[in-house]
Amino acid sequence: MTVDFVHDSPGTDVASLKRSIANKLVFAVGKDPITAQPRDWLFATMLAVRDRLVERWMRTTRAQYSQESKRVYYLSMEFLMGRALSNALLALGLYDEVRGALDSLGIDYDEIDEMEPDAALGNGGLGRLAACFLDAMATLGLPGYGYGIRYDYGMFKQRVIEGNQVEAPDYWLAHGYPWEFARPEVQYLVRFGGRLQEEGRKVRWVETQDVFAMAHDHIVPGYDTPATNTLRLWSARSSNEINLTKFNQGDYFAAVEEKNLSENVSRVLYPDDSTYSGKELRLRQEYFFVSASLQDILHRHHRAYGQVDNLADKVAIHLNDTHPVLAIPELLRMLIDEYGMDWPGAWGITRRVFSYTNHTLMSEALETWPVDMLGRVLPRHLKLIFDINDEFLDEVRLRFGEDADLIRRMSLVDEHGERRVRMAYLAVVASHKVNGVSALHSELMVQSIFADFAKLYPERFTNKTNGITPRRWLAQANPALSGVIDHYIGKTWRSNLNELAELRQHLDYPAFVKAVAEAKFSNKERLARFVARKLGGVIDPHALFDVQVKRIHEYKRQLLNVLHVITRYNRILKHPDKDWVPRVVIFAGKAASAYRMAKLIIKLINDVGVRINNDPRVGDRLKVVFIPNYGVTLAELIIPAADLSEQISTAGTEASGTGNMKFALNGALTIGTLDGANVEMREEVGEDNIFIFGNTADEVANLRRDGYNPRLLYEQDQELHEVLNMLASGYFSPDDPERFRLVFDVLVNWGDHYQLLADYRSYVDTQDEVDALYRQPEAWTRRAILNIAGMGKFSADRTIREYAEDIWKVRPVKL
Ligand code: 4GP
Repeated sequence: MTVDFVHDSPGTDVASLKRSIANKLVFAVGKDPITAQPRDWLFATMLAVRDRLVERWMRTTRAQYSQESKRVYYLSMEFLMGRALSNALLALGLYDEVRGALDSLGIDYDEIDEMEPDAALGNGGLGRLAACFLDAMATLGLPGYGYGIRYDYGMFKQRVIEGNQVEAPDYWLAHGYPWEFARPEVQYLVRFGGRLQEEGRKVRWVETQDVFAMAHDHIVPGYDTPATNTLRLWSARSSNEINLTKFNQGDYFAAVEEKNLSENVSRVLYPDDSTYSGKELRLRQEYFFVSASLQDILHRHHRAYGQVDNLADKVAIHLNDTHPVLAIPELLRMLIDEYGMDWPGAWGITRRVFSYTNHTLMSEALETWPVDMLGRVLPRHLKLIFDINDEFLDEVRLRFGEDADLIRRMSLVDEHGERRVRMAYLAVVASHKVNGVSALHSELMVQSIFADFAKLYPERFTNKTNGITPRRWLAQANPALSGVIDHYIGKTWRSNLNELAELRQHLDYPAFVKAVAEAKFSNKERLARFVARKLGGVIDPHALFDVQVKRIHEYKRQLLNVLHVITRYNRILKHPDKDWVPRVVIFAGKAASAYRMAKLIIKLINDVGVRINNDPRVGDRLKVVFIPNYGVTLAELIIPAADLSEQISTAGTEASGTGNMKFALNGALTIGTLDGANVEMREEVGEDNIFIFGNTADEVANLRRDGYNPRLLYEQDQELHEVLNMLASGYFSPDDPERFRLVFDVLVNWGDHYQLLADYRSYVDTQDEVDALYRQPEAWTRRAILNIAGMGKFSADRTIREYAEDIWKVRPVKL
């Protein structure tokens, strides 16, 4: 039977939208317009807008089936989506209409939009990249599915109390989330624990503890296209059998307790970015979503083709970092134990299906799982991993001969001390492509962590420089600048970011330069109003807004920024009459809850702010602001207001960065090291239009190898000496003079691992160049324009096109 829903599809004019919203309020939300609260209106609006996507969504899905398209499944523990409503309105081109409809109902769009919670199901760069990729896949019409976890609690909310980070839970689902479709009919059993029963060559996994994974679908709209994709998130439901048995035994509380325990697996996002904690619950989370996703993928495939032998022709599965790497033994398990395939067949398919992205070289972030824990939680998978390892090490021997040291280095099982499975190696062995996220990172990746593997499989390693979606990060976040750009080059840059290059042709129109400067100024006013409202501080939009927003991490070197702030403070006190360029230095970012040094850095920024902001000798020449609770929505407010973007990680440590791209796209100039994608940004915007300082990745490595002596720098550089002494002596912490002693020790006495002192002088000198340029507003804005114009390459559309062509071999669906 076919049911024709197309003729009934809802209208997109103001009157139809108004009718729909009012209808949703009454019949779906169940509220009388007389008593409805802003949140009720928000939900009604979301439902009305969602209706406008559903028809496209079904059309896309039908086309994918009928064209037998190869699909790509993007497996990620994190999707940092942010708000959905404004994004959908942009995609549908209905922003003005919905605003008008709400107006005529007496509702202020901005007020209700503010109430939408961020879907903050991610920590930082990796999760936000996944969200940008979903947007790009839909916009390009690629049959791409996201799979992840529907955490009850997303990234914690950060409060700052007396300068300290205080975490609060983010119960984003408290009021319900009208954007998602719950699918109680789509549930898969996920098994843990138990033991293996070997019957001849057959292995049975028995006596497991089970939990159900239930699907929740989010519509992912493509921009300016009917193509619409799905993000499917799993939440844990306890399996009924467990409850019933206990319940029937009369132990009601034990039944409920067990239910709660088993449902814990999707309860909360781990708030660690880059460091790896190795907790069993985390392992369970990883397996939980991977198992449900693979069951879903195989089920869909089997329904469509009646077989799984052709899986690799029709399915690509991408592993976003190592978190979903258990998908590899899980696919093997399903093909062998459930579909009855033999090992060579199953392993052959597996090696053609998977691809893997590495996002970091930092050893503490490379996942390994204790063999004991894996054996207890996933005995079948551990056995399969050993089988893979045996076969793989035979391959190594065949190729390189019997080299015990090499075998030890390349084994999937690390045998030093407690035996552990190296998940990144497993990913490399089972994937047909492995990519880094910037040219520099991809190069360092094959020279360092995967050097042995690159010799064995040179063709496997590739680069895919990150990108960001211009829809959210320019069109939506920065209507002021978007309007100016539209006026000069039209609107199609939203789906073809290379068109921004045309802005260069308008560089000599004073009216254009002026309009760009005015857009920036209005965004700075917008941020200043926010700061006044939320923090009660006054910042002057005429000052240079110098911004560093990102996770707080030693390698990102927020501390180096602080050293510059204090240097500037000292200089202002020494030369109060000099012609200072007023600066507002803005920080935001969360620290992993257990990361002591990162939390101390937050406290330091706030303490330095208190001292400087209240020093009457400084006045408006320098302000320091820490904006709490950084996230996607706050980024949309802060980034468009930045003049200067701080991308100052130790060269060789930041895999790519994506904030760097967002800032430049919004007309900020970058001060940065030659790290991650900064290197390629310099190529695109021209070296005169970016402030590069500090040691290169090679120089950093050489210094580390040849012996680096930060104390010498401390002793020789007068200004630096003074700054560090102020930290050590409690100048900024009179209530607790020892508070920042640790910072001093880390930098001066304990080796300064991230080499801040080595880059200090060149950083501070470069900041002087920044001031000099800012004194010439027109020259500054011209360079800002050249940055915007050079950002074409960093569209996520370009990145995803490369993944689709070189890695996944998927093509857009025809609609
Ligand atoms: C981040 C990297 O630190 C960042 O450089 C990169 O731009 C981003 O991934 C996306 O590729 N890594 C993480 C993480 O967020 O959790 O490892």
